[in-house]
Amino acid sequence: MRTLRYTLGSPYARGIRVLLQELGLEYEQEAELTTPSAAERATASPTLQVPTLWDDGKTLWESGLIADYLLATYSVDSIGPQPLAGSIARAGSDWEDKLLLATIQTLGNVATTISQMKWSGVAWQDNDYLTRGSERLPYLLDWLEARLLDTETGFLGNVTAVQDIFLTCHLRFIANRPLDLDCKLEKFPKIKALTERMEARTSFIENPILWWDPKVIGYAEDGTTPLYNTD
Ligand SMILES: N[C@@H](CCC(=O)N[C@@H](CS)C(=O)NCC(=O)O)C(=O)O
Repeated sequence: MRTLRYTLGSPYARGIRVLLQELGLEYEQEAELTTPSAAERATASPTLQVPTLWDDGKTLWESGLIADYLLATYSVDSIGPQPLAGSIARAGSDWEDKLLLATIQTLGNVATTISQMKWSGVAWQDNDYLTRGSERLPYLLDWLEARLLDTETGFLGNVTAVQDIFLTCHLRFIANRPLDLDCKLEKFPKIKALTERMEARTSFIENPILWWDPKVIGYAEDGTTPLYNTD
């Protein structure tokens, strides 16, 4: 059975869940609410990070690699508006497209590092390394904005690419966490339009970004309202 282990708040895992749904692939969901011990995590991957995918006898981690594997292994049903792109890179612009994906994941690293440190009690404003991370954001967004042709198409053209999916997941993660990070998306109209288009897709609506903080013990029946221990 295909299985995905992930934390409910992870933007990387959200990207993979969206992709699995876009591909119409069923999977067993091993959702974690809190981070387990290192030894427990090591049963899934030596990086101690999620998402981890088990499929067809393989155990895979690193969300970009999982996305590459899924697109290389399963065929894409190219029906509907802006259908899923069939690979992470187009023939002829292989390196440019892979560079895009790697850069988008670096933006995700900024956000998740700042988030994890916040829950460990360190605000980015109080730490030089995290402050540098926050300074990366406008440069990354400027560069990414210049790689989009217009407000109608995605990074790989008139399709929904893994690059479009992950950037949206990372930016929505930033917008939905109390990280004191403002991406000022009004300055990046092509990226803003892209994220709005992505969030309107069924795959995004059915895999929403969830609020999380260390006191959350679960979610209400609507699937998104966080629950807290009232004792
Ligand atoms: N490069 C990894 C990053 C994954 C990642 O940072 N996952 C976070 C959740 S958002 C995690 O597992 N954090 C726990 C930890 O780093 O100990 C990927 O693309 O999958």
